[in-house]
Amino acid sequence: MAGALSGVVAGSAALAAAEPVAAAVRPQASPVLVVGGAAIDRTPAAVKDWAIRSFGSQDKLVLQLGILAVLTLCALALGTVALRSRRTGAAGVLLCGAIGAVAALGRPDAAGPADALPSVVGACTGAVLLYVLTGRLVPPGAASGAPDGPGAGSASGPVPDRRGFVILASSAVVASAGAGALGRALNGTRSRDAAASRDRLVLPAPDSPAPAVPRGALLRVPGVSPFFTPSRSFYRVDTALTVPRVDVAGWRLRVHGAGVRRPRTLTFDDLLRRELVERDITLTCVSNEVGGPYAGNARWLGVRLADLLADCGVTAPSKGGPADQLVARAVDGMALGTPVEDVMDGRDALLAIGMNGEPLPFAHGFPVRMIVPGLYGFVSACKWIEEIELTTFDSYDPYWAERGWARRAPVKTQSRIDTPEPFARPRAGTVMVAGVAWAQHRGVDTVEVRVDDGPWRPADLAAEHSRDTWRQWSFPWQATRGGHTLTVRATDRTGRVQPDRRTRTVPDGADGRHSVVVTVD
Ligand SMILES: Nc1nc2c(c(=O)[nH]1)N[C@H]1C(S)=C(S)[C@@H](COP(=O)(O)O)O[C@H]1N2
Ligand SMILES: [Mo]
Repeated sequence: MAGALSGVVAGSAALAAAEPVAAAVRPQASPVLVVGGAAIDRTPAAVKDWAIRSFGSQDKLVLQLGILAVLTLCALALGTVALRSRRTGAAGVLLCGAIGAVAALGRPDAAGPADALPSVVGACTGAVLLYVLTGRLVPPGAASGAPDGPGAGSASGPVPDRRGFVILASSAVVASAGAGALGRALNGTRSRDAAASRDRLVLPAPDSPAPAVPRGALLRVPGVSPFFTPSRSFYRVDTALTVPRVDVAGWRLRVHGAGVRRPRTLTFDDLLRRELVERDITLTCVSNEVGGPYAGNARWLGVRLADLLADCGVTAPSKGGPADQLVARAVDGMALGTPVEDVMDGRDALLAIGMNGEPLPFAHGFPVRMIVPGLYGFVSACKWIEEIELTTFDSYDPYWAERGWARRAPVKTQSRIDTPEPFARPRAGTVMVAGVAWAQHRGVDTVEVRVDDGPWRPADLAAEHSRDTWRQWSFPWQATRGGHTLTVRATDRTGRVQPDRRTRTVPDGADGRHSVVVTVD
């Protein structure tokens, strides 16, 4: 019991001691974050998919709690071991620290050897503390199992120093709390600077405002997804355990690579001096299940990526340029690959600085992210971007391609029933069935609804704002009593009907039709 307690006290002290060191070196080098990051990167696509499905945006919280649970078990075990052999216990703590250090050095955003420091300092603190603490419980000689051996205590046997243990353990707890608080205070200053830089930012009016939304594009059916998704309810999918908080004053974007005749490094002010365009674009995630929530429509403000690339001397591959893949890298080490041809084919591919009339929220990529209409987020929408490298698909696999996802991934045509909800119990009579349908950059042409095994009947489609945005649809259903299955399908402008057969989200997005089962009373 006392051994386990020593383990937990030493383990907490180790984590706490690492915090101020991490805050000084690099907040992302904190042991739990580097181990968590390494775990995320090694998670197979299918498991990652399951985690997103089961825990949604809580997936990272679940992972951190999981890591803490494993650490607690290790601490309990090492404490118990230390009662029998203090050296082995302490060595175990150092081994955990070594794992943290290796994970820290292997992070794609690791800045250098200093990234190992938080884990090393934490582990040394924990190891020494465990050794000294268990020394109070087991006086010298007792642990050897040979009471008659050298260093044995008095005739009555060695006496544990309980008072000394309690004093030491409680001081360690207080010191850990202090170290943790110091770490948090140091981190707080950085993120406050970043928040202040965002608060100070006033976005200029666009040189090219978003085209007016046609009157008929907005449905007023209760329960349907709003045409514009408010930023606070906009889905969030990324691998970042803590949201990067970048100070815009220090932000830079480096553009370089194959065929970049004029490499450049841009500041945020450089972007503001360019033509600012505002566009409404629907973003979807490849991990979205049929009927799932990972789609949102926002008004983005930014600069045209194609123009910027052209200024850097880049030529599209169809015009002879040597690079067919644009690799966007973020401050958190993420690397996403986008076809250069798509970025330069005239669509509104943006380096976005604004979302729904505000600077980007931190969670959505402040200060700058990419948005490319028609492509899933994982091959285009790099948040917290800081580098663009032009290369080829043959010579480089970005993050998700390394993990079994597709290299090129245009958004698949999808439609979703928002209302009624699954297992709803509407009254017989007219029931408004409604939802959204998307096929970015191709456009949605028709949406049809089927009740049970009946015929496909056309839904009322809201007016099209642009082919890069989703369309709301509704269908007044004359509902009769009993259980019914409602199914929806969309047809895009290429004439392709959303297929019936369901596929998994891995590797390039789910196919299949959404249906909802309801009971009419
Ligand atoms: N830096 C970084 N950018 C990223 C990701 C990420 O993990 N890290 N995830 C991508 C994925 S998979 C998607 S779907 C979109 C989601 O953008 P959102 O969180 O703003 O909705 O961001 C993309 N950009
Ligand atoms: Mo995604």
